[in-house]
Amino acid sequence: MDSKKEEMRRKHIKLHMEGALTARDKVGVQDFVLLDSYTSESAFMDNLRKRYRENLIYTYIGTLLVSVNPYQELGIYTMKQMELYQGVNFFELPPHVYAIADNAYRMMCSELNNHFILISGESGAGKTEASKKILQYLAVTCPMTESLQIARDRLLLSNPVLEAFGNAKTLRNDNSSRFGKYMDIQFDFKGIPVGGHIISYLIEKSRVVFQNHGERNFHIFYQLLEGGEDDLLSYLGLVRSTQAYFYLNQGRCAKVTSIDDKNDWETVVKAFSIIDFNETDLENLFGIVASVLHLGNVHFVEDGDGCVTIPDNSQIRWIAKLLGIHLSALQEALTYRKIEAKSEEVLCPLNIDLSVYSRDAMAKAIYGRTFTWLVNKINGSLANKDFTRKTVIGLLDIYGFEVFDKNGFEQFCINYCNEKLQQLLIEMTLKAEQIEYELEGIEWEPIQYFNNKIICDLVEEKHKGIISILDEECLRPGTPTDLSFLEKLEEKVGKHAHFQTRKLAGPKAKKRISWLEFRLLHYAGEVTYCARGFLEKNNDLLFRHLKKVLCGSKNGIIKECFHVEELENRKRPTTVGTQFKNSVANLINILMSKEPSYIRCIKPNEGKEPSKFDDFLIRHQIKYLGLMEHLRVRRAGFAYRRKYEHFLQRYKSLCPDTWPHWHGSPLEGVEKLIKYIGYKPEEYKLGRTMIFIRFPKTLFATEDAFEFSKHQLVAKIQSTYKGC
Ligand code: AOV
Ligand code: MG
Repeated sequence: MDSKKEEMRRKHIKLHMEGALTARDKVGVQDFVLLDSYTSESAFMDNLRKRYRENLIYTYIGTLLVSVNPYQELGIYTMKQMELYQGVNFFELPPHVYAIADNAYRMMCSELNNHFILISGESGAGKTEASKKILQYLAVTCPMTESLQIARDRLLLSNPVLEAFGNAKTLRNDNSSRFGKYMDIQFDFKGIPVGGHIISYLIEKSRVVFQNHGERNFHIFYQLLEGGEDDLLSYLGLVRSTQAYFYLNQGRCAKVTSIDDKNDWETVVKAFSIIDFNETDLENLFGIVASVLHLGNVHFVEDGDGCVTIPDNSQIRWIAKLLGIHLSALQEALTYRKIEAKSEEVLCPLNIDLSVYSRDAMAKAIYGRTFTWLVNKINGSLANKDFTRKTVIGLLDIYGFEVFDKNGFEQFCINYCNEKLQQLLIEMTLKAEQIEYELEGIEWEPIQYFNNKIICDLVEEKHKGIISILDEECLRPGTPTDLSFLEKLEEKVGKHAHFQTRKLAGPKAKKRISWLEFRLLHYAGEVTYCARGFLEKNNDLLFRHLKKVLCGSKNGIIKECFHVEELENRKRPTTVGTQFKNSVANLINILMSKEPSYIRCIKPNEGKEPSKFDDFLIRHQIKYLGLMEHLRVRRAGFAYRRKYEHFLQRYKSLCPDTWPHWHGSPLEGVEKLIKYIGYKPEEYKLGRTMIFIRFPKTLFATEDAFEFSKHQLVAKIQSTYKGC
C-alpha cells in the first residue's frame, strides 16, 4: 500500500478509535455497564423501566442480553431489521436478540468453534419467542444454496410441530413449553446451515390425563378437533367437540382468545409435509392422538362381586382399531392384572382405582413415547450426512422456573433444571471470570454472589439428595407412600438450610406449610411442593400386561415405541427422577464444551398485559437472575478479552508493523498494534496470555476500524478525504 493511502487509512482508523461512532441512547443507557451508579438496584430498575416505556425491551450487560416481554407486537423483527443487524459489530446498534444471534454466528465462523445461546427466565418471560427469533434470523441471514433450502425449511418448521405436541396453555403462559428443548443448528465451513439435531427433555405427560382449572391439554388435541377435516375425524371416530372428551374438559377452558387452533392446525399439517412425514406416519400419529381421547372416555363400573367391567366398549373398539391391537386383550389389560406365579399366569381383577390408573398410565405412555418418536423422526429429517466438518450453534429453550398454588413432581423437576442452569451460568461467567483474572495476573476485587450449588446438591447428591431418597422409597419393600417419603426427607435432609416441612418449620414459618408438603428455598424463591403423587410419577409404572398388548400393536409408531425386549428385561427401569437428573447432567456437559451467549428474559407482569411494568415482580427477577452481580462483575472487570494470538490474528491488518506477518511473540505484536492504533492506558490491561479491554466502545472502535481496513474501501476513503 502506498504511503498516501496508508496515511488516509490511519486517519480513518484514528477517527474510529476516538469513539466518534459510539452513541449513547437518549432513552436510558443501552448497556447497564454504562450506568453511573452501577451498584444501585434502583438505578438498574429505572433504566429498565425507562426503556420499557419506550418499547425498548432489550438492554445489555456487556454481552449478556436482558429482555423484557412486551406482550405486544413491536415491529422489531422485520426483514429490514434482520438486514440491519447482519455482520454489524455487536455494540454498534441498539441491543437486540438478532445481535446476539449474529455475534454467535460470526464468532463461530471466524474461530470455527461451537457456541450455544442459553435463554433463561421464568414461565412466560419470552424464552420460546426469543429462540424462534434467533432461528428465523439465522435461517434468513446465513448464506444459502438451493439444495440446502429444504434443510433450512425443516429447521424452521420443526418448531410448530413440536409446539403442537409439547406446548399447552397454563395459568402462566398461553403457549407454555411443557418439555425442554436443546437444538443444535449445524453449519458447514462456509457458514451455511446444513442440518440440525434436537434433544428433548421430560415432557410433562401428566397433562395428558389431567389439567388444572384454567389450563389445557397439549395444543394438538384442540387443533385436530378444530381444524381436522370431517373425513379425518370420522376415520378416527372423533366428534368435533372438545367438551365430549374428559381429557380435554377438566380445565374448563378449551377456547383461548390468543390461540387460533384452526389456523395452527393448518400450519402443522403443512409443516408435516415438509418434514418428510408420509401418509402412513400421519395416519399412525393421529391414530394415537385420537386413541388418547378415546381412552379418557373409557369408564369402569364395579359389579356385585367387586369385579370391574367396561359397560360401553365403543371407545375401546376405536382404540383397538386405531392402534391395531386386539379388543379383548385391551379390555382384559385394563381391568385385570396378570401375575406370574411359578410357571403359571394368574389373572387378578383390578379395582376401579387401579383400572383408572392403568387407563391413564396407558394414555401417558403412548403420548410420551410418541413425542420421543416425533423428535427422533424430525431429527432423521434434519440430519445431513454429507457434511462431516460442522460447527454448531446450540439453542436452549427449556421450561422456566415455575411456582403455582399447587406444585407437584413436575414443578420439582422443572425448578431443579433451572437451578442447574443457574449453576452453569454462575460457573461459566462469574466464577470463570474471577478465576481468569487471577490466572492472568490482573488485579481483581472479589465479588460476593450467592452460589446455588448447595440447592443443586440438596436435590441431586448421590444417596443423600432428594431424588435418591425418592428412589430409595420407591424401591423399598412394604408399602411406601408419599407420606413415608416425606418422613424420610425430614429424617435425612431435615437439617438442610434450604429445606422445610410443616414439622420442621413449626408455627414460625412465614407461609403455612400443609400436611404432605415440603418447601425448597430455591435461588429464585421459595416453592412449596405437595408430595402427593411423587412416588407414582417417579415410578411411572405401566402394568406389564398392558405393555405386552402394546408390543403386539400394528400401528407403526407404537410398534417402534414398545419392544418385546422391554418385557424380557426384568431389571427395574430407571426412575423418572433419576433419568431426568442424568439427562440434565448430560445437557450441562454439552453446554460446558461450547462458547456461551446468554439471554435473560423477564416477565413484566402476571396479567400478560402490554406496557405494564410491575416493579415488585421485576425487582424479584432481577435479584434471582443475579443480574446485579453480573453487572458488578462486568463493571469491575473488563468488557472484553481475547488471547493475544487471536487478537493479533484478527486485527494485525490495522498496523503496518504487524501486517501481513508478525514474527515476534503475540504479546509484543499486540503491544505494537495497540500503540499504533492509540489505546489509552485506562482502556486495557495486558494479562499473561490475553488482552483485557475495559470498555465496549474501545472494542467497537477497533472492530469498526478493522472492518474498514478489511474491505480496503480505498475509493471511499479517497472521496471522503479528498484534498486532505
Ligand atoms: P416462555 O417460553 O418463557 O415461557 P414465551 O416465549 O412462550 O414464554 O412467551 C409468552 C408469550 O409472551 C408469547 O406467547 C407472546 O405472546 C409474548 N411474547 C414473548 N416474547 C415476545 C416478544 N419479543 N414480542 C412480543 N410478544 C412476546 V414457558 O415456555 O411457560 O417457561 O414453560
Ligand atoms: Mg417456552
